[in-house]
Amino acid sequence: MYTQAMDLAGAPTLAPASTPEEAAFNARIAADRKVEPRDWMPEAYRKTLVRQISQHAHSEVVGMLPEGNWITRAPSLKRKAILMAKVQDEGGHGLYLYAAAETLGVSRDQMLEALHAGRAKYSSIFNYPTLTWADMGAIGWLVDGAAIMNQIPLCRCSYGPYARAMIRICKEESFHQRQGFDIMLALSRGTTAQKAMAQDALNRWWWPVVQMFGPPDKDSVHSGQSAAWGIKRISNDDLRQKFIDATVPQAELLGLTIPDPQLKWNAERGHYDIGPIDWDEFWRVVGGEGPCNRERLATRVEAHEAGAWVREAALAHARKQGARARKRAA
Ligand code: FAQ
Repeated sequence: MYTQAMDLAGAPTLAPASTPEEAAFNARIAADRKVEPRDWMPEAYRKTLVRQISQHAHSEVVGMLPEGNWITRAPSLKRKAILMAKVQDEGGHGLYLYAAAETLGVSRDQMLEALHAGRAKYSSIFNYPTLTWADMGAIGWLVDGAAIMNQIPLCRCSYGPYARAMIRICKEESFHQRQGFDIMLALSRGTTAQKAMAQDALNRWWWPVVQMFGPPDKDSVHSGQSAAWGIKRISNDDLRQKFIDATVPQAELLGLTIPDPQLKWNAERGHYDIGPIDWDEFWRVVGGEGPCNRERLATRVEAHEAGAWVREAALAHARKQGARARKRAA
């Protein structure tokens, strides 16, 4: 369901080149060949990728926090082991993505400094609280479901290191989505109280997840240029629609109700119609005024500071190994 046709119909074309390097770059994009770190690229292309990849990496590492809170409270050993593995995967995704961004000439320290100073963005979705165990199900089912929908097309992004990182990430996200659905299935087939807990989680997560795909196309400042560069293959609104169309039957299978009285199949369009999205809320959360923005950033900064000794020890170990290797080679 997440591997649908991946190209954006009628993607905008690039402006004519003014130098031979730019002409070679444009030809590479037109031929759908990957751009690699040592290839010439326009400065704006590099900046756009640094912005998007670093925001994506920050989303993964901040995204570890709402679930990390539940590792000690998972209802069984099996669920605890699965949740720990999932949160570790997210840390790994952050690492692949920071490494991909570093190939564009920005250091991980610079990216983290921007995050910790509140200058860099991360996904709006991680500024909502996780109140019950059912939220672990809703995050896996819906947040990872939305993440895969958005990320499958990025496996074909024009920048090689980002595209390759996304292939592995999508495989892992697919496991994350299934484990979330499995939690929701167990709860919705459980006691009346468990089913109510699953419904409550769906009620709270649905609209923030729908917003996760970004502003409507008409307000998406970066989409046109990113599509022309082969970074974005499907628009924010089209991905949102694909996610909704795929998720409604899953909610039906769970016996849960999507909290949108205007949700209705439109036979003419071949898609579900939905009620209005609260874009004011989205921009408030993106602007730092969501329910947990301050708490998430403070926890992230604290974790970074508390982990300083690990980074120092790893560097000291690498220096020692390097010295030994040089001595052996001498
Ligand atoms: N939250 O012009 P556009 C995950 C900003 S990973 C915050 O449409 P663009 C895994 C946008 O940055 C989730 N800000 O921008 C996981 C821009 O601001 P800027 C993250 C948002 O880049 C699961 C402005 O609005 N995924 O969940 C958001 O063309 C479970 C205008 O927007 C990615 O990052 C938002 N939701 O399209 C982990 C995927 N949406 O930068 C743990 C890669 C938009 O000018 C647990 N990124 N903005 O200051 C993308 O595909 C794109 O960057 C979009 C936005 C689609 C997010």
